[in-house]
Amino acid sequence: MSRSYITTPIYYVNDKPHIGHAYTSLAADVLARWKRLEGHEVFFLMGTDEHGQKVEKAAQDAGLDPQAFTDKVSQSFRELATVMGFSNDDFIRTTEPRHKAACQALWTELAKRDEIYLGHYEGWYAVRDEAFYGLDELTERDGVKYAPSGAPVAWVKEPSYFFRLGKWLPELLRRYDLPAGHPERIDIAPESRRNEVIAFIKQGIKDFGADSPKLDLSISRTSFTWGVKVPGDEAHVMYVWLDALTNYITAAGYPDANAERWKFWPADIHFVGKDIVRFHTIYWPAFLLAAGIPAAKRVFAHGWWTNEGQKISKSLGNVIDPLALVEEYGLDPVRYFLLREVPFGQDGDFSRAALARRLNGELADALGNLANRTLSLIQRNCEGKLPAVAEVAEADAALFAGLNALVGEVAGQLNAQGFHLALEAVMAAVRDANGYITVQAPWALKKTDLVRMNAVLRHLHTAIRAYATVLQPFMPGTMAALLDQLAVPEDQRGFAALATPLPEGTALPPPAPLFRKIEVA
Ligand code: ME8
Repeated sequence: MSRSYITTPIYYVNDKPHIGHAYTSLAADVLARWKRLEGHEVFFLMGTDEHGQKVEKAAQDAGLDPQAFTDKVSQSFRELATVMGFSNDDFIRTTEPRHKAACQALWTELAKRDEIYLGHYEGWYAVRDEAFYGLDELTERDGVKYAPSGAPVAWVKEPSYFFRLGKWLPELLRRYDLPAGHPERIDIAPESRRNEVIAFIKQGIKDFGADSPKLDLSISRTSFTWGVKVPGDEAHVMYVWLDALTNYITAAGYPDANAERWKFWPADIHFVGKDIVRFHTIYWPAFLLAAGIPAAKRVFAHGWWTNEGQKISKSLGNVIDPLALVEEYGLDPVRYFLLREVPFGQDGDFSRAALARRLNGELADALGNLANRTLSLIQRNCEGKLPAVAEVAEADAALFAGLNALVGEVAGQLNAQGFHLALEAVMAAVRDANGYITVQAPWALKKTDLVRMNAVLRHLHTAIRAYATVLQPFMPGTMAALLDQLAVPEDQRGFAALATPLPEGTALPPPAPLFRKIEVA
């Protein structure tokens, strides 16, 4: 059986969940659900990143000890997962014993292989990013230096362990360039991000020479204690990104090669935001390769949302709360909008007008009405019983042309994380079906040609069943309701089942509206 291991970033528990958290996890959830419908054995992981100075500071500000603080905030991320309908198979917290054990085992392995050495670190550190920066990357305002991300930096000087990152960079470049499908290839998407990563590494090698200790990475800190202790030197805690990235193998059972879940490693895809690409495509595979562990196969970086044209920030007070959105518009419309509106991988704008346009135009008018008109006609004109499978006449050809290819087309798009294109493909089919129902006018056939009326309604039922089936990963609740209305049994909602028509005479329950329209201000 094919397997898929799909991950989201683990989220910092310094604050409550926002739209960015919901978005990355939603994309991962849709892919996980799709793969399950394809019959894959899926392991879908989410979790929280609970160590580091940033979280320690947030706990202090909240007047709580870090463990109590992380217990509380981590819970709000679990709630987000429930409210958003995420189908994750595990939820990892980096404060769990299994994770500390995995981090220490990875460290020990790296040390054993002479990939780590003790030195001294001096440099500019941004707590908000939990990252070091070079002086040439910084800007200065009012005597304060800032990282390119806008986070303030401070000079840090302390003893530190280093990871020999430099020596792995040429190997990473080689792997990014291997042909698609090569088992050692590290795939970075979209292409623009891949180019960025490659340029960044090449610049580093050009500036310092491959193998230079200047390219090595500081991976421990002594200035705070909220982290995983370095084995054998407890004055140090591990750099939070080494700790955090390791979650992906912890959950697969590392270091136990006999763990039931180890079969899932290497991960098929890490979903990340564009701001954390470097950590996932450079540091992470380098740590793994240095420890003799295969690297994840693919990293996909999505873009960032703005809110009504404005950058989202706490100081502007325009943070989008996903729970409030779901409360206001309902879960599935929000899930649909987030993946439909913006090409996955690009930045995009969240606006109420755009949301209303998509929901009213595509869900309520196009899909909702198509289903409602068809099912109401079957209810009224066919005594609520499914007409027999009918021959595909010339007039029906266009309806079926798109239909037969739909699953393959959506699968192709989703395998490339083209969520918006997948939805566009389904919506194009739905538009065709609306054209078909208008032209065939089955309501008028009742008086003129009952045989043809039955055929048209049966064809429409077949088409709507296919749309509902492929849309399940995007809108699980609403599509389950639609499949109920179509009388598709629960065990026949996978893609393979589309080949088996429902029997003639199947009783359909009375239809009910699936989507409600939103008032546009
Ligand atoms: O980075 N639009 O945690 P985090 C879209 N703990 N996505 C956004 C966004 C926006 N406006 N703002 C943030 C971390 N994000 C680390 C990850 S993984 C081993 C460790 C995304 O809580 C952002 O791109 O800061 C990132 O993927 C996530 O939300 C924020 O994660």
